[in-house]
Amino acid sequence: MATAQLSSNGNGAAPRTEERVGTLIIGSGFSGLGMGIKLRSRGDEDFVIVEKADSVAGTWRENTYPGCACDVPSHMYSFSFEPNPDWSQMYAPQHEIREYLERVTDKYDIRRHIRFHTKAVAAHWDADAALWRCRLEGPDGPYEIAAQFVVSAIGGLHIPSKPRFPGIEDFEGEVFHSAEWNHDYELDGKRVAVIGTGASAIQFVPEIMPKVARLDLYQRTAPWVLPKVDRHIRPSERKLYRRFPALQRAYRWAIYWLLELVVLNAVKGERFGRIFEAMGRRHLARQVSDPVKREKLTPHFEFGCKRLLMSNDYYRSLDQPKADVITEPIERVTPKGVVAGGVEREVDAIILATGFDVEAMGSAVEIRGVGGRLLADDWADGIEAHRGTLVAGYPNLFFLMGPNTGLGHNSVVFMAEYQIELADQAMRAVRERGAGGIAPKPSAQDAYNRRLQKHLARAVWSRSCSNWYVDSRGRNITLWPHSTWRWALEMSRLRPSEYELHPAPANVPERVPAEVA
Ligand code: N01
Repeated sequence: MATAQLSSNGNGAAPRTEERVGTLIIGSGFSGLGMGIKLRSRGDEDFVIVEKADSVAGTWRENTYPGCACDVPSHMYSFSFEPNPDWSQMYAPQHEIREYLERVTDKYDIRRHIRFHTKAVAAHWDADAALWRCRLEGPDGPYEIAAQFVVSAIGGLHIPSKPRFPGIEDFEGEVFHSAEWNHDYELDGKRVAVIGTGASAIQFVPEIMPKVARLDLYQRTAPWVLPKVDRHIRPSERKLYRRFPALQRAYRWAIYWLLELVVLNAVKGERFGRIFEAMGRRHLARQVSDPVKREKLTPHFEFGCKRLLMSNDYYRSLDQPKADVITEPIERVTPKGVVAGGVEREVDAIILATGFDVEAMGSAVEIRGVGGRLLADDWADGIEAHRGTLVAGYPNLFFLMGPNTGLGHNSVVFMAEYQIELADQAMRAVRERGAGGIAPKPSAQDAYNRRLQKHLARAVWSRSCSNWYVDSRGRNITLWPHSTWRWALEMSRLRPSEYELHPAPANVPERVPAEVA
């Protein structure tokens, strides 16, 4: 593979002629950085990371809403190989996670591989050359790059979902999405409508409540909200972790097993779930004195069906007289406010806390595989991959945090690390065997997804509520339904019988995929 003509500063202008790199990584969040670190760890410097924004950290750069914090304990929500003894909270705030990723980027010398302000637009598989021909848009305009491997590390939650409420374009006040928080807009003394009651809303509602004159919360489904067992990590404790790293590792493992043994069972097991439902009801009763509001905020679906939410002040903040919970469906937006249940409530601002478009994973970049087939077409009936990572008919393409790799109970960083391991093994298999490409056999991908969907169809996420895990066709495209140690066991070794090798350019006339082993 020709060495890439990499610019040595992360932002340098890219050459106009088509360059070649070993690996093109799209995105510099947890998974993109993790992939780069993996490649460097085995001496591979032949990769470029493209990042559409001006800094790393992905979702932890984009989401800056007040109160934004991790809802998985930070000692677990970090790279296994790079513990951070300095987390200030059990659930670190957004800025600390972002700073952590910035530090990791420098420590592992990844920055010189990153091209900021550069967006991947298209990637087409050229079977004759066994290369991905990629179209990028950089600060100086569009250009092309050829890569043996492409790693899509764009994450599942990066395209805000903005429901088109009738009339919203004529609203005269301010409208923004929680993931695009307008920090220039002063909320003091304003009447604000918040639409949505998911993980983001429950974090920022208590933060903005003291400022606003009135807050109308438009709730479609009341979520289960549990107390958050958060704590400040004292400097003395952090010092201990710095001095005795084994102690921090042990703490991480303790959190890991607590999440696997308790939270996974609570999410998936009915009996365990009931206990958590009782805890949620008690939490609500303690914090909300108004019986009408309490009734509106009472969930009516099985615990675990939606993402587990934790907050110590969400309910309490809604108990204030200036907060209203509106459960009638939104009919339309007028220039002055929001109409629901036939009542118009005038507001100065509307904040959409309406989540993300998870199905955009296949269409964010135009990807064409073997024979020019379009991934967005192949995924029109539902996105799926083999082991969440590779897709039949798209050799040498890897999705990190891809379909069915999300979790309702533990850290997705853990999941991504095993995907990175699998991708790395697949890349090495191609190189070591002198092949052109590797992709799952269609039969292996089908069998894997059939097994997964059979299990998911019976699981809590399909049973008792609608959620963003399940697509419009009723397939759960986001979650891994089992324990993460099962994921680790299944992912730690590339199983040759599940994959086929595509010929190297010299063997092109044969054009018959071969077994990996
Ligand atoms: O989005 P959501 P989010 N009309 O999809 C409602 C991750 N995260 O941004 O429940 C009216 O959870 C929708 O209603 P319903 C985490 O994985 C992680 O809060 O579908 N309402 C729901 O209440 C999380 O799950 C952290 O009936 C509409 C809300 O909008 C994911 O991000 C922190 C509507 C959307 O909730 C997304 O969370 C924060 C409509 N047309 C977030 N459309 C961590 O700490 C949607 N809604 C790791």
